[in-house]
Amino acid sequence: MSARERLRIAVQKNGRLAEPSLALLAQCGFRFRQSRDKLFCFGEAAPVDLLLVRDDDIPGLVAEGVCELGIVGRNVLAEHTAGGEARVDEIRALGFGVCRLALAVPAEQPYGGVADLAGRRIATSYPQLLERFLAAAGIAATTVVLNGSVEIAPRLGTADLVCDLVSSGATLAANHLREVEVVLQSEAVLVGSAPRADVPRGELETMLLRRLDAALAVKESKLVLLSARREAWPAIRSLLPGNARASIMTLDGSSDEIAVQALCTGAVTWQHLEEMQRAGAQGLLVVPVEKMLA
Ligand code: PRT
Ligand code: ZN
Repeated sequence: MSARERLRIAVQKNGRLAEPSLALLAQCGFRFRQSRDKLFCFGEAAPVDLLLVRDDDIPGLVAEGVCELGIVGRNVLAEHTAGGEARVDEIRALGFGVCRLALAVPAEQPYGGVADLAGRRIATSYPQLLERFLAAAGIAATTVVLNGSVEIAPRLGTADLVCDLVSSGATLAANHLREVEVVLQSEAVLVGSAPRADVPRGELETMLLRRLDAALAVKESKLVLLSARREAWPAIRSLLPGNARASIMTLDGSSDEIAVQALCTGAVTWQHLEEMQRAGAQGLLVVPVEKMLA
């Protein structure tokens, strides 16, 4: 296989992942000529083009080599690869489009565990994942495949319970359903063809992954600024979230007052700040990081 001169990435055309996928690629420095109504978007800043398609087509396009990479929900990727031979792999988790594929029963129905699923009819758009879950639990149940409005199946009497995507849980609640089992934790993922020892990743792909890793690291990074008395620093330091790297400056005219600048990975919550304040930190400031080159 000779690598194409330009890299092609399959992205959802319309829907939940469309905007955040483009935003992430923009953060990596990739810009595309506007043609949102078309299938193809030409990359202007680098030889990286987009194919705008339905999310369900993305794993197949990558598996067939039409695109080198794609951005799709792990749920769609897993449904594609479950059962079949895997010619497409998850390369990176991207942190948006977070949801879970879950089983939910009518709210008033008692549920004592997976054994209660035996012999029931379960409505889903994810038959492969559901069947894999049931097989692993040793349960025989009937899968009712629906392509939309899965959550109303119990009320219509076409199924006893559902296996559907959940994020806030509002849709389940509105349909008087209660979540009882998680089948798959999902988020948007970067997918690519399964690595082959004889085909190294192209230079463009390597560059994209490097920029993507930097963009993902920045997303989770915050700069924390504070001042404190020097003797309070060990206690404050132990409260900084993630692998914090700190620089310490002595304040002008004072030998026991320090100013600290710490780069933290992971979320910096109000609780973190309150604990640091109790340990003696003052003037706490949390600043987002825009770009970072290690
Ligand atoms: O047209 P195309 O086929 O490309 O799009 P689509 O309609 O198949 O997909 P789309 O845009 O709805 O979702 C794309 C991806 O977003 C999914 O494959 C998931 O990976 C991810 N995602 C994240 C979600 C949700 N959150 C989500 N909440 N996809 C769907 N939902 C639906 C869910 O099916 C249910 O109807 O939202 C409802 C539940 O939401 P809550 O917040 O009420 O729990
Ligand atoms: Zn779809």
